[in-house]
Amino acid sequence: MFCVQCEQTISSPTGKGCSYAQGMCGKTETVSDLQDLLVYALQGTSFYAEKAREFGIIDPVVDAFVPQAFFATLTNVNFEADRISGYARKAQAYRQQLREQYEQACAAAGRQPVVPEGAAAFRLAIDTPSLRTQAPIAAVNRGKGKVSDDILGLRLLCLYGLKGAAAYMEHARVLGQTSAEVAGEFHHIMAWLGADPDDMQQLLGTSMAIGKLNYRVMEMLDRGETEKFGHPEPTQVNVKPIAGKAILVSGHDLCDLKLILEQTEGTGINVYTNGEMLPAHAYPELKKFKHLAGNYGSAWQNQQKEFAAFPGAIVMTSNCLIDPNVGSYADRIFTRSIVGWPGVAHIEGDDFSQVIACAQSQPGFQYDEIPHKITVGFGRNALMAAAPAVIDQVKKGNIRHFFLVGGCDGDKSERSYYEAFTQAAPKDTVILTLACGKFRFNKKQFGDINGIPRLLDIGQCNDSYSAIQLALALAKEFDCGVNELPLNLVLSWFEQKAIVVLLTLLSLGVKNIRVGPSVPGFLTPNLLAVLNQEFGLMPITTVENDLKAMLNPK
Ligand code: SF4
Ligand code: SF3
Repeated sequence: MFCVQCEQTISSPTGKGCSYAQGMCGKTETVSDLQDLLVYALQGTSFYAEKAREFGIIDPVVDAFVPQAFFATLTNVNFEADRISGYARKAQAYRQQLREQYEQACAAAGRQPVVPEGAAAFRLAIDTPSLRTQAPIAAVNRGKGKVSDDILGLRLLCLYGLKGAAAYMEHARVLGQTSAEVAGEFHHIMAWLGADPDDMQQLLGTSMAIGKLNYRVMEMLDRGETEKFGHPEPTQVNVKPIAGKAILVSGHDLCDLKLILEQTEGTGINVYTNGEMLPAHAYPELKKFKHLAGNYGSAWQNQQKEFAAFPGAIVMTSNCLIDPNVGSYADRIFTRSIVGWPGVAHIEGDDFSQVIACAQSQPGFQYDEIPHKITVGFGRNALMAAAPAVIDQVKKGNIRHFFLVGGCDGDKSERSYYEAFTQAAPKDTVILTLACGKFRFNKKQFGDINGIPRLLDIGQCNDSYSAIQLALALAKEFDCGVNELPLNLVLSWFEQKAIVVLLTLLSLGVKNIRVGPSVPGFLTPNLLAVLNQEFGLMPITTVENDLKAMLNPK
């Protein structure tokens, strides 16, 4: 196995990356190898999806399947060998189907079809042991020693970035937003990466193309969420439990939360959000449910303690899932969609009665805890509505600077930087936040600046589009570029969604972004130097140094 896609990757004697029997996330060697084969198989499917497009043959089922199955290989999503190999076989079947359609169209047009190579010609072995022997062909670091580490690093930047975009495509699809054009561009890049490109400039260019593609996907995602559930509005959320039976919903999928709310109405069960589901409380079509009782727990790395103490049923709608056997709640956690853990019940379809029965069988919370409320819901519309007042305060000199402190959370102690940063930020500064990294500080008191809250929670990582829109609106108002605004981005990364959001920001020309708690393991010192030179991208240092540099730019 070799995997280096997330921030908690292990350093090994063979280089940075998880390469022993099990990854730091709990992914076994078998699952990791099968995931590589799945990605390779998907690259073959994309090859023929692109070829078929030359004849106007577009299969929406394949366009949906490829990003969805790619999402299954994202960190903390699917740990089930059988499901991963099942996706790979399906990918191969779709590839064959598209190949036949393409070759028939070629014959009809009197054209010679291409002779497939590499991923497009690869055939999966019959059983898991034989599949494991094929893994080196599909390994994400294939070519090590033959091409430079810089090229390998750029291939991984593109592959992992595209994986993040695939995850957002799947989130958008679930909300009813698809685009044949976006899917076409996705297949093109996916197939191109399957052919092991080795031109540095082309790879750098493609990483920017992935960022731009993802910007369109984030726009679709924003449209899907707001058309389905309304625009988020600033809303107070209780982060303490109340007495009664309970279901906890985690991950990013708001549609699943809606189904659960509908099916639990009138049952007496209270529904709580966890992790990236917190922003759900701000959507009109979700907050109208009285039994959407509050938010419980914090970010994913605390699951084994927090889920173990939750006296009800738990549903994981997307990432991040970690080993539920450690906290002994494997019998009352359920997975959805592409998520999976061996032995954990998986809900297909829209019927959550199993989850409801499980919640009824659990004790529930015995008493109401003293409420503690936090405010969420500063999505695109709410931010735009607040913009005139914010601009006024900037012009009056009451707001000196903005910080976007957002991104993923994780286990490393170095992540205490983000909490310390928000605490040290001067009182005349405003902090925008999004994604699960905010749980390090979102229950603290930040106060306000003449009525404008100093902490504005934009939402999930899926809502990065709102943050970009605010920056663009401020730049327009102040008649300057985004990089001239009194705004700095201090990001925390963990998985591949964060990689693609970073690529999107870079592709939009946003400069001087700070990233932590460490830099991605697949980026070589040379690549880091290039990214620093071209975009001013830099690692976080100390809170004191970084704040000083941001507030007193040269
Ligand atoms: Fe290691 Fe992260 Fe890959 Fe898991 S996802 S195997 S922790 S690099
Ligand atoms: Fe968190 Fe997994 Fe990335 Fe959506 S839930 S931000 S880490």
